[in-house]
Amino acid sequence: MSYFPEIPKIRFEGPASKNPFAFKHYNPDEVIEGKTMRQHMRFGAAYWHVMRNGLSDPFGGPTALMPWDDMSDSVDNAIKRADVFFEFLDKIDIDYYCFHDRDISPELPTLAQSNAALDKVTDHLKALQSATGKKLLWGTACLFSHPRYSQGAGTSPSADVFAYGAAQVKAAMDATHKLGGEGYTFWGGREGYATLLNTDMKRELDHLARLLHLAVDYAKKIGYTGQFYIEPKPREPSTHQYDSDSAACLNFLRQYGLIDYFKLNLETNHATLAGHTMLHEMTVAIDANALGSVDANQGDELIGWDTDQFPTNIYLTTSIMRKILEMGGLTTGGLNFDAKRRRESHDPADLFHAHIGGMDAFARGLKAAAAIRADGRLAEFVAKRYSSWDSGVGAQIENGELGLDEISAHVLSQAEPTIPSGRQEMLENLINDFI
Ligand code: XLS
Ligand code: NI
Ligand code: NI
Repeated sequence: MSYFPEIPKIRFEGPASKNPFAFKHYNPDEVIEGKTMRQHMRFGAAYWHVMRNGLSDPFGGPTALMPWDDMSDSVDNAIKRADVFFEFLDKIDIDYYCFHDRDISPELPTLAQSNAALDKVTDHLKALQSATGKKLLWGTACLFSHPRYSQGAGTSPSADVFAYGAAQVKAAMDATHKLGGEGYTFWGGREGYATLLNTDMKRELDHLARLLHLAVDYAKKIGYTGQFYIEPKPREPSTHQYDSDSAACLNFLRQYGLIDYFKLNLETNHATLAGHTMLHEMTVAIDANALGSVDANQGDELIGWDTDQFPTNIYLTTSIMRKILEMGGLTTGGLNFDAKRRRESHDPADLFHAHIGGMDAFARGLKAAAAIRADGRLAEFVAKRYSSWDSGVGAQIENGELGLDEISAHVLSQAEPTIPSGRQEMLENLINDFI
């Protein structure tokens, strides 16, 4: 039985193809810098957007057509959705997926019932995975939708709510472990505050760290060796989210002794909301050896919220792939399309157009990035810009060999320093030559 009978399996047809159901640039087997495109990208599909997003917005209800979904909270409906999702993964040729516990399986009146449902659905997902070879990139627990979490989960003022959230994390970790998930993510949408008037920030942060330590300890206990991620975002739904950007997350992880256990899952639209470029966020993370995975999307500067659009901007995908190549590639992580169609794109076929576009945009970004690296002028320029640190007084300062006395004596013996141009526009032109 096919849920997308009109959609063919999406294949590479090359840039000349006019077939909207074909890749023009993503050629999974093409080798670039010694690895196939498939290996570089490690594309993932987000269960919550593909299967559960009705495309409602703050002003209107769902529009997405999902003829397979009876909209009930039954396990049968959840299992049917999983079948639809795996047909989607097969046709779009995406190897990985990500989920929240409550996307794949319903939240029921008691935790025991929710856990039992999750167990049945993950049995089915496990069977689908072994039949198809598809893999779980990461799992997570939805600790932000249910009203009990309206004031946070790990940072809730209520110890009972914290405990409920921790119990849900345990079950979501068990599910991720059972499905061989390569990672486990914490995104704290409500781990923040709406007003400081009622908030003990120090205590909330201590509790959030406690939750993460509990997860680390539990992973050891059950032998789960996947990578933990934190996903920064500055706000929305909270006014202020504690894990606001790469730098804030790294500071938090270091302060609470978690830095060895976590990497960052960076999402482009969250970087924008934080007032940063994705390039900035990636650079901060990579310099700390902490870039784990990417939620690949893009925002809309005119709307100003987390619009989670599919990435189509090749300038952006080029900069993302350039940083990923520079860091030596993704290992446990991938490019997870945490992206949704516009509300107007309600047809199941639009799911395919959206992912095809994102995959092609990243393929072009990868090719451009590899070409920029092969050309070498950009890296050479940067190396040269800092070359005064490679020898002489620069190297001595870098190595900590000089004190202020020695440095002062050196400067007194020298003429006024001169510095070469930063050549920003020349470098922008250089990048554009490859796009
Ligand atoms: C929401 C986040 C969320 C995480 C997973 O803005 O991006 O979807 O990726 O909880
Ligand atoms: Ni995300
Ligand atoms: Ni997001």
